[in-house]
Amino acid sequence: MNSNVHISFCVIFLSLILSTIHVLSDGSDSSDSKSHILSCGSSSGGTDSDGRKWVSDSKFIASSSNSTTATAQFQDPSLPSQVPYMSARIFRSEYTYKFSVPPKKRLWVRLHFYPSTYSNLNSSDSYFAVVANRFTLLNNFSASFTAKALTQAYLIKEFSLLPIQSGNLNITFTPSSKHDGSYAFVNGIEIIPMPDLFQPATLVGFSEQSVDVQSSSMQTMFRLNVGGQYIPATNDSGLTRTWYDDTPYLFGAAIGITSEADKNVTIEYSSDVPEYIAPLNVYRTARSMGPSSNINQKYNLTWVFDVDANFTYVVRFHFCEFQLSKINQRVFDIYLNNQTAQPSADVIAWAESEGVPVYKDYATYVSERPGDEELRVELHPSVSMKPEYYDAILNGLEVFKVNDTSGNLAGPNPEPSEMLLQAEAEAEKSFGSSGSNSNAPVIGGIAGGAAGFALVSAICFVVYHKKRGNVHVADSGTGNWLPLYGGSQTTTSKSTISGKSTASSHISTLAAGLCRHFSLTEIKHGTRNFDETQIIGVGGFGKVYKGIIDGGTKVAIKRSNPSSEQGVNEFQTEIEMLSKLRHKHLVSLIGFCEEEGEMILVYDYMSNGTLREHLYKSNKPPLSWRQRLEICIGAARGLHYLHTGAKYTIIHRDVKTTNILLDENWVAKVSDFGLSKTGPNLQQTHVSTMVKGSFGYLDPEYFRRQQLTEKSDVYSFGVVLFEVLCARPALDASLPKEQVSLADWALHCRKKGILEDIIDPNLKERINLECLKKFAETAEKCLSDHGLQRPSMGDVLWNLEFALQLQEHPDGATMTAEKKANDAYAMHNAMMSIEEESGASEDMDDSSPSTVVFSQLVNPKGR
Ligand SMILES: *[C@@H]1O[C@H](CO)[C@@H](O)[C@H](O)[C@H]1NC(C)=O
Ligand SMILES: *[C@@H]1O[C@H](CO)[C@@H](O)[C@H](O)[C@H]1NC(C)=O
Ligand SMILES: *[C@@H]1O[C@H](CO)[C@@H](O)[C@H](O)[C@H]1NC(C)=O
Ligand SMILES: *[C@@H]1O[C@H](CO)[C@@H](O)[C@H](O)[C@H]1NC(C)=O
Ligand SMILES: *[C@@H]1O[C@H](CO)[C@@H](O)[C@H](O)[C@H]1NC(C)=O
Ligand SMILES: *[C@@H]1O[C@H](CO)[C@@H](O)[C@H](O)[C@H]1NC(C)=O
Ligand SMILES: *[C@@H]1O[C@H](CO)[C@@H](O)[C@H](O)[C@H]1NC(C)=O
Ligand SMILES: *[C@@H]1O[C@H](CO)[C@@H](O)[C@H](O)[C@H]1NC(C)=O
Ligand SMILES: *[C@@H]1O[C@H](CO)[C@@H](O)[C@H](O)[C@H]1NC(C)=O
Ligand SMILES: *[C@@H]1O[C@H](CO)[C@@H](O)[C@H](O)[C@H]1NC(C)=O
Ligand SMILES: CC(=O)N[C@H]1CO[C@H](CO)[C@@H](O)[C@@H]1O
Repeated sequence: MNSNVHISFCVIFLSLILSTIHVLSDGSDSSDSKSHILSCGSSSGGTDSDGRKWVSDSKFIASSSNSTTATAQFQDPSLPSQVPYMSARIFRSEYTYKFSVPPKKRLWVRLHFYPSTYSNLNSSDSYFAVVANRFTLLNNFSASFTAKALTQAYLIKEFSLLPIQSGNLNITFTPSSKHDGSYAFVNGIEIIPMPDLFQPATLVGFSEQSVDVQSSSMQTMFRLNVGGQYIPATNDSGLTRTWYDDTPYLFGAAIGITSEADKNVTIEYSSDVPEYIAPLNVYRTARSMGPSSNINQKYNLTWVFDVDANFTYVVRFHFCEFQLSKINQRVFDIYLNNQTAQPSADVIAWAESEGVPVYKDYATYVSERPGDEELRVELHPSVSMKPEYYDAILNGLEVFKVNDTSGNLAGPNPEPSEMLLQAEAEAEKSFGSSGSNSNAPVIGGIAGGAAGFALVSAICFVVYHKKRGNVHVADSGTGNWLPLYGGSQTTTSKSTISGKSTASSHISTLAAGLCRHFSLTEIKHGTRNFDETQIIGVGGFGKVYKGIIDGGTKVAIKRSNPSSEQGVNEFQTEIEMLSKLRHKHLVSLIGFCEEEGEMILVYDYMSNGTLREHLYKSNKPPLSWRQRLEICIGAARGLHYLHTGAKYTIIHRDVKTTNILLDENWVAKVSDFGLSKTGPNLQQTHVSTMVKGSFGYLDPEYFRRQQLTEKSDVYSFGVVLFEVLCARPALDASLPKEQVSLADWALHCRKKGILEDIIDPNLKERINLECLKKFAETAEKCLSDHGLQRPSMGDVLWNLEFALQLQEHPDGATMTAEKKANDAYAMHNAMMSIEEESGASEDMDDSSPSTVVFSQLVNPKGR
């Protein structure tokens, strides 16, 4: 299966290259000669990391202008490239760039902003407007404020302007007169002629009305490769668009599954949908609802976007069916902001064939309701149509804001979230008042993040949910969410299984058979009626209590906050999912309780607590090196299972030392995966984690590229390895600046050859040198900047086994150590397939048609 995947990737790229060449040689639609790609304020221009050429803007600047050029004083590590961000053009008074453009073509206008310190100008003083002919693109715009609220280092604003008959495009920057000392700045401007991609779109809820998109200008709000990965401008089908991963926008616990077209499925563009509409990679990947008809009927596959109020939005859905080929096999309803945009969507009926891309546009007006301006996109099977499978599919999604009647496209600056402000206040405190200047770059470097319009709303969205949901956020350090281990066979088999009880009738017998149903009385009894003294953790979802069941078994009980966003459907889906994951090195579920509106999950209690508390900041005796190695190996096994052992890849997203728990025999178990994957609200998990203090573990590539892969877990695990070796937190704001981030500091020390100076003094002299070398080398590789260069979790595991053997047999030949590592690794893999088999067999009970098709879909040989 793996080799299939590789081959299909090659095919994608090959066809992508071919098709790109085709588009380029086609000429007319991408007349690059008329494009202006300007690096503003730079004297010579340059090439960015994607290989695009940027030229200086100087020939567009009249000598009489009041503009100055400047270089940013600090280069944020999350900038994708120095060009165009490190240089800026600064305007103290109104200035107009004048461009000559082809008169009959729509234009992409992209503005790039990197709010940094330029020649002692404080970027928080900059407020300005940008007008392009009669359209207001930005107004009272503060790049600094916006970037801060979104925890981004830089911003890209993309607009599609109506054709300009005169051929003269004027882009005017006007510093705000309402703020003293205000100035305008810009780092990059792109003006690129484009084909007209738009046609009138039906206004949802008013079937007779359509929005005349063709005679409007637009701003791109979101552009997602649903179920796929980041696609850089250079890999777009000729229009230099950037496509982002959709995961940050998914809402709820049930996020469906992703799939990729089989290598022998050819995707063929039709005359209605030419290639420039979207690249092949968008159509080759998709997200659908999942294997079970039962579950799919109960939930909506939902994305939520934060948008500005008082505007009309056009939402473009890209579809391509590559798994099914007949009409009425997969039929679904599409909702936009709770209104039916399209009943009974059937991709095959539209496209007339498998492998043919189609897209559909719908418009909706988002009115003002203070605080929660959002755009919800939901898919649900059209049960009434009785399709063969109750499922839905989506391959790509674009959201455009349409200018209002006065030609305005500008919205207000976003508000930073309370959480962010809190985190900043804390950072401020720990840096001390003297450090307020040096403070900025550090926060910027750590929190400063990804580009573009995409990540933007993930965070805004949290702002809004935070406000409404009134969620408790755990303090950093302690109080992290602590679901604890369960699933020891004895506990499970003792249980009275009551899957058929009315209380849990929604939980499939499959899940109920795997985990136990508790009555609320049992739970109340076990926690002394949810006594506050029993609380061992608090998370965004509610509280975790220590409890006792069956008269003596210690358990951890997670009780959903009644005001939390988690709905009954999400709760049930979570149980279904968690109950299928069983592994010696994973914390899994013992049972659940669903009564009187309570939603409670029960896990085994892990008596030895978190790995972190055995490393530092506690009075526990230090762990030996061997113990530490074994714990790392255990955790690596758990993660390897999540990545490869379950039916589909599960990315943990929040690997850290407080999510590695220890049982009474010091066996490491990875916790929190179900929640991090299917938490009631993904964005929340995400961001609260970010602001809570897991900064130190976050994959920089995820920030930069919006690309969430299992390699993001590998990165975080690399930080864990150094934490285990050095016995210090991943992020320690009390240290000198260069040492704050353990990942950076450890890599720095390793480069300098002084890693030994920072390892835990308790370990000094006790680690075999060869072993240390292997261990540090493995950790370092995990921290590679690019996911592709990082090892897989399987490789990490093998290397740790090897390191352990080197420690155990210091004089033994490397060969012996290697062989033993091989044996251990092979043993682990064998166990894994047994675990998987026993997990897979349950599906036999659930003989719904989509389960059958699902196993065919995930196993390409099955079809
Ligand atoms: C330059 O700035 C000065 C004062 O800020 C203003 O009086 C003058 O009109 C500006 N010149 C141009 C060409 O905008
Ligand atoms: C910039 O101005 C803001 C608000 O006036 C202030 O809080 C901040 O400290 C200033 N930054 C610098 C680097 O002077
Ligand atoms: C753009 O600038 C040109 C040249 O200065 C001027 O003739 C034209 O009126 C301007 N167009 C608009 C829409 O402001
Ligand atoms: C973009 O395309 C190039 C070759 O066309 C390929 O090597 C590269 O991996 C692609 N990048 C992504 C992120 O898809
Ligand atoms: C939206 O429109 C209403 C009514 O026209 C107006 O009161 C409100 O200020 C507008 N909101 C925004 C964010 O512009
Ligand atoms: C749509 O429904 C959801 C869930 O019931 C609700 O939170 C949201 O506010 C609704 N949105 C609109 C635009 O009515
Ligand atoms: C799906 O969304 C629609 C529109 O918001 C709503 O009416 C329906 O109840 C939702 N269905 C489920 C199962 O959540
Ligand atoms: C956008 O602006 C154009 C030109 O001013 C106008 O004709 C069009 O009606 C506007 N679009 C909307 C949706 O108001
Ligand atoms: C400009 O934006 C800032 C920050 O969002 C806001 O505080 C201020 O009220 C706005 N000013 C105007 C004139 O809209
Ligand atoms: C793809 O190949 C598989 C066998 O490898 C075959 O069963 C299937 O029918 C093929 N699909 C298409 C569309 O050719
Ligand atoms: C902190 C803690 O609970 N430590 C325990 C870990 O497990 C060992 C072995 O069972 C106990 O002796 C410790 O007390």
